[in-house]
Parts: sequence; C-alpha cells; structure tokens
Amino acid sequence: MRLFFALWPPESVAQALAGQADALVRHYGGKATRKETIHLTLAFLGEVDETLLPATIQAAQVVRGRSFALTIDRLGYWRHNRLLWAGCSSPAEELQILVENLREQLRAVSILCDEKQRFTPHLTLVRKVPDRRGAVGLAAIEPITWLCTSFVLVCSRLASAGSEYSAVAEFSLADG
Ligand code: 2AM
Repeated sequence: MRLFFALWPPESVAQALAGQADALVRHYGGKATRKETIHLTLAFLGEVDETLLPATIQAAQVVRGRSFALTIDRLGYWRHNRLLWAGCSSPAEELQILVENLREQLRAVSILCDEKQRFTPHLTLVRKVPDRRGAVGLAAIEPITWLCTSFVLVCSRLASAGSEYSAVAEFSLADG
C-alpha cells in the first residue's frame, strides 16, 4: 500500500484553496487538485508492505506534537515537477518539530520516508503546468489561517480520475 502522513485542511480551507487552484488553472493552465484531495504532506512513505501498517501507526502515536496555526500566504512554482502550490512564508515552528519528530519515530522502527528534499511545507494546487508559463508573475494570495489539531496517515490509490486518498488513522496534536 502507498502511504503518506499529511495535514488535511478543514472544508472551508479546502474550498478556498480549490477556488485558488481554479483561478491558477485559468491563468496558467494545468490540472487543478480536486478540493477533497488538497493536503500538506508531512512524510511520504511510498509503497509499504501491509504487515508494517501497525508499526507505522504505533510510531505516529508516539509523536508528541502540539497544535498550531498554519498561515498559508504564498504561492510557489516548481519547474522540475511543474507544480503550482500554496505555502507559508513563515511556517510555525511546531510544524517543523512535528515533521522531525514523526520522521525520527518512523526511522526508529526502520520505516523509511522520502527525505531526498528539504521539507518545504506546501499544498499542491495545480499539476502539469505548461512549462513556459508557470514561473511568470505569481500573484500574492489572501492569507488563510487554519488551526492544525491533528494529522493523518493516508493510503493513496491510483484511479483513472487521479489519486484517490483514504485516511487510515488520525493522530491528535496536544493543545498549543
Ligand atoms: P506533491 O504534492 O508535491 O506531489 C502523495 O503523493 C503526496 O506525497 C503528495 O502530496 C506528494 O507531494 C507527496 N510526495 C512527497 N514525496 C513524494 C514522492 N517521492 N513521490 C510521490 N509523492 C510524494
């Protein structure tokens, strides 16, 4: 099974970001992320044998994260994978601590996640942006703040309409 840990936005935030994604597609082209699949990945595990699911869940249960407010206030474009994304100009320290803590707990039970790139908090809004246009003149966005009180372990399946995600387990973050 293909697994990753993520922060999942509440409906109102997903709605605002989906509107943003549609506006970006009108301007730059590409394929908007569907509202119900917009998320912020904390750790991408990739293909994991089903027998390791209990250990994966237990590792996340040990994580002692604190809740925090996440303010999404910037757009970015990555040319190498042609993604337009929304992110944070000054991410809460608790987010970085959560990611480090989670990855450490996974490592402790030999569950590896993709750590090739430095963690850059982002929510992918548009994929397959036509190359020439993506990098030009990204407008600022109206800041959206969301109180993150939990994170989720998600199973991803490739379907004809794109990836389909289902939450396998949810983990609470303590009051900040
Ligand atoms: P992306 O939005 O930047 O593509 C499910 O695929 C989630 O895991 C996506 O949010 C994706 O980020 C993220 N992810 C991180 N590393 C990945 C990898 N090596 N392969 C596929 N997805 C990855």
